[in-house]
Amino acid sequence: MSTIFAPITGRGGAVTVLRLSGPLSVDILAQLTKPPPPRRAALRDLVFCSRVLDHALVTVFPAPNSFTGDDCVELSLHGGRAVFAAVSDALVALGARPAEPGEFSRTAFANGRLDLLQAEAVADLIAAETEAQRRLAVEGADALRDACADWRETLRQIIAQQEALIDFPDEDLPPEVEARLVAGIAALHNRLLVMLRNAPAASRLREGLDFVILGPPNAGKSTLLNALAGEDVAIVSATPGTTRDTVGVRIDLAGVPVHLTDTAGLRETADAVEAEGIRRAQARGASADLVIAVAAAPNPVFAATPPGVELLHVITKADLLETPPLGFLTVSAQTGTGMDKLRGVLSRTAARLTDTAGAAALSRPRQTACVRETAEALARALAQHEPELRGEDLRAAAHALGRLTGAIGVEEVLDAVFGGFCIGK
Ligand SMILES: Nc1nc2c(ncn2[C@@H]2O[C@H](COP(=O)(O)OP(=O)(O)OP(=O)(O)O)[C@@H](O)[C@H]2O)c(=O)[nH]1
Ligand SMILES: [Mg+2]
Repeated sequence: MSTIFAPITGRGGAVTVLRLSGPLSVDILAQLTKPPPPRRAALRDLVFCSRVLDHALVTVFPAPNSFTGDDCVELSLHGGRAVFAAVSDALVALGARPAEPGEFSRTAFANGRLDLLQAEAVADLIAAETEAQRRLAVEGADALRDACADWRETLRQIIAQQEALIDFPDEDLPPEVEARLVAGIAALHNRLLVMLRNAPAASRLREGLDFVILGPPNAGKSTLLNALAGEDVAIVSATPGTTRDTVGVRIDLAGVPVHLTDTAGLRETADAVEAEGIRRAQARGASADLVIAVAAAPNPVFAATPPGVELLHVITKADLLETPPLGFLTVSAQTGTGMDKLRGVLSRTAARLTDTAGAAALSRPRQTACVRETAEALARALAQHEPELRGEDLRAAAHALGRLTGAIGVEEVLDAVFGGFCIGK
C-alpha cells in the first residue's frame, strides 16, 4: 500500500494544509522532524538534507481514527508554491507519492470510513455555490442515506420471507403469506418510483438551471442580462445584431444556481457569422429549462421560440410605453421598473423546477441508475408467479440497491465516483 500526499486546502491562501496518508506517514514525518503525540498540533521545523523547509504546524492522526482510516499526518505549511514544492520533493524522496484525484476519499471508502453516498455528499458540499445546493448536499444526502438503509432492511425481510416460501411445501403455508409478500414488494416498488420522480429536480439543483434569453435584435436582451447579473457582462449598443456569440453568467435566484445566457437577436440574415450566432441561440434555447422570450416596447413582436420549452414572455423598454399592455410582464432594465417583479417570477420558477418536495433526493445519474435498476428488478419480481424465479429478481434488486452505497463494490462504479473528485479529496 502506498503512502500518498496532496494539499487539502485551496491555493493562494496564507496556509496550505498538506495531508500525508498511508503506512509510511509517521516514519516519513520522523525523518523531517520529531513527531508530536497523536492529535496534538505542534509547531516544528521541517528539516531535510540539513535544510529547513518550513516551520509548520504538524498533527498526527493514527489509524483508524483519521479521514482515510490509515495513518495520516497533516502539515500546515506557509502558503506559496516554493514551500509546497520543496516539501513535496522531500516527501517523494522519502517514499511517498502525490495522490490521485479523489484518492483520499477512495481510501476512506475502502477502509469503511465513508460510504459512496457520503463521499458524493462531501464532493457536492465542497462544490456548493448556493444555499439550496448546500442544503441538498447536507440534508438531502442524509435523508437519502436513511431512506436507503430503510429500503435495504425492507428488501432483506422480503427476501427472507421469499426464502421461507420456497423452503416450505405449499400445503404448510397459509395463502396470506404470499399475498403479504407481494404487497410488501409493491409498496417498496412504489417508494422507489416516488424517489425517481423527484430525481430530475434534485439533479437540476445540483447542476444549476439553464435560463436562456431569446428575442429579436435590439430587444434589450443584453441589457436585461446585465441588469439581472448586476454586472456589465454583455456588450450593449443601439446597433441591431450586436451580440453574436452566446454570453453566459451564473446568478443566484433565491438560493438556486442559474446559468443565464444572452443570445444573438433572432432574424433573417445573410451574414455567416451572425447566422451561426442565431443557430447557437436557437440550440441553447431548445435545451433550456426556461426561455425568457423578450420583445421591446412600444411595438413588441416576439420571435419564434423552440417548441416544447417552458416560456416566460417579457416586454422590455417599458419606459417607452404610456400604459403597459395587460397580461404581460413589462420591465425597463434602464429605469428598473418591473425588475423586482421579474426577479420574483424567475425565483419562483427556479424554486418550482428544483423542488424535491422536501424528500430525500437522488441528485446524480449514478444514484438514479441504481434506484431505477432496483425498481425494475422489483417490477419483474411482481410480475413473476414462480417463487424461485421471483427470488432471483429480488436478489438482483438487492444487488442494484447495494451499489447505491457501495456495499456491493464494483470497480467501474468506484472509478466513476472518485474519478470525478479533485486532488486532495
Ligand atoms: N429606453 C430603453 N432602452 C433600452 C432598454 N434596454 C435596452 N435599451 C437600449 O436598446 C438598445 C439595444 O439594447 P441591447 O441590450 O444591446 O439589445 P439586444 O437585444 O441585446 O440586441 P442584439 O444583441 O443586437 O440582439 C441599446 O441602445 C440599449 O441602450 C430599456 O429598458 N429602455
Ligand atoms: Mg445583445
